[in-house]
Amino acid sequence: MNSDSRFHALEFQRFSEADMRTRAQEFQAHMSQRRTVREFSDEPIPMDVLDECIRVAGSAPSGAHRQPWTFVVLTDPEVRSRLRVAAEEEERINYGGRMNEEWLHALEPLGTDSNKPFLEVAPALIIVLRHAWDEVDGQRIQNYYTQESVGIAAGFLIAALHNAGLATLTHTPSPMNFLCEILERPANEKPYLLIPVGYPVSDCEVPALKRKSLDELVVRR
Ligand code: IYR
Repeated sequence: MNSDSRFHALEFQRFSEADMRTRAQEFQAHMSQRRTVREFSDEPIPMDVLDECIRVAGSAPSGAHRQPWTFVVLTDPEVRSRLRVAAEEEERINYGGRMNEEWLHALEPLGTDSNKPFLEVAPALIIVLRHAWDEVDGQRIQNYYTQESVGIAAGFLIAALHNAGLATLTHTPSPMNFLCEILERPANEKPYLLIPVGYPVSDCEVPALKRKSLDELVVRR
């Protein structure tokens, strides 16, 4: 018996192998339906579903369990319109030459450009913020593996939103400095990803992409 009060018993759910297979296959089939969407309808979404999905993101593992993240749910039209203006200004510079020819060529199949209407149209934006450090009692405490931790949390979030029936776009406005000013968050919280959430427009099209096969994904040794 471990009487160390820092620990308690693990609640681990064990499944039969048949159930494991079914669960793995069903999850795979469902996740393979997820697509990044760039054309959002302005139809409202149940906001409590977002909260539940953010709870899922908050269950991600993190370095030293520092949970170095905050999720801003942005719906305010005035703030979003300022955000769009600032983001499109940066993207015009990106597409106008800050991204080199090779990069622009790589983006060609996706059909992206500097127009970002989804920043105003999608019913909500979730901005994932990464805390390289936190301040506790006026003292700066270092966080660990924050890139990895926040990346995992963002993955959980995208999977949870898809599972709930919502479409997302993993948008990385670049550079993101303007977001810090617009969101008015503390200096330790740095924008990591901006995720528009909502329903796709009814005639939404997505690029005809091919995913790597299992053989291309796995190396067994
Ligand atoms: N940030 C730009 C460019 C862009 C870059 C990558 I890598 C993408 O996968 C998609 C877009 C934009 O948002 O348009």
